[in-house]
Amino acid sequence: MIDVHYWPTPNGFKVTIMLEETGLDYRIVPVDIGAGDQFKAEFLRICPNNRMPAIIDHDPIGGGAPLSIFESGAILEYLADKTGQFLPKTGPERYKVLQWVHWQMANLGPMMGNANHFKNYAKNLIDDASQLEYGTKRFVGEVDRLSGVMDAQLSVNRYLAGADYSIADMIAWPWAMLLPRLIQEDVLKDFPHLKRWIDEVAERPAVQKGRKVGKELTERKLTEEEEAARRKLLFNQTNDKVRAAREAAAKAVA
Ligand SMILES: N[C@@H](CCC(=O)N[C@@H](CS)C(=O)NCC(=O)O)C(=O)O
Repeated sequence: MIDVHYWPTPNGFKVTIMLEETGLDYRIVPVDIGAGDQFKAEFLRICPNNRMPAIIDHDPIGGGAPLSIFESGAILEYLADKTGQFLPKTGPERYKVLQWVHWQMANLGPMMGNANHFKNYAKNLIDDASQLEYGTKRFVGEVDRLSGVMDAQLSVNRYLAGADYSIADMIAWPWAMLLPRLIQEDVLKDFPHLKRWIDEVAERPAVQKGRKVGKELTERKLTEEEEAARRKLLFNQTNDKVRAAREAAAKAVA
């Protein structure tokens, strides 16, 4: 059994899609990131980075004590090795997949996260319009560049890493499919190959199931006060704030 410490967001969907694709047994442990569960002592023990997703595999590769893993890229690589699916075991084909996994983790995810922040959230937080404009231009520009990188790759390959569907697709898709919603409704008109791939991956039953996991957790509309508290918690996390949360969590356990 695998515990998935999870909240329904693009980084969370990567893991549930892979678990649905491979048919492994799992159970969801909700981490309400808007309410601060990512700072609880028991979560920080498995993910010192106070970000979900993370997993605990009670029947890990090679046996032994339960194994915890954080970072969605590392989680999918582990699950691929555990099941022997969606990532070649050795050879050049393995590295073709892993380069796209690392590309997503270091580029598309963070840049889309920041573009989303400036386009959709920062207007409630910044008074200086020029700051908003600079941040939006910088990160939306990067997302445009990265969309072009995917489009070029998908113009000559059916999937991101080549001819076969792999963990690279499962890692990039949950972000790429949000391009119209987070960046601009008609953004995919300039990237026809990327659109073809988004639509094709969306048809997979495991993808449809995986992206719905935990939907009920966010169905309740938050009050204005709850929204404000959530923004305060999620944005501008400096080490001071995180250290204070960590210390409070440790005190509560002692
Ligand atoms: N690189 C990490 C990113 C994870 C991440 O950013 N998770 C967000 C939700 S999508 C989170 O837990 N945020 C909590 C916070 O900002 O305090 C991964 O892919 O696992």
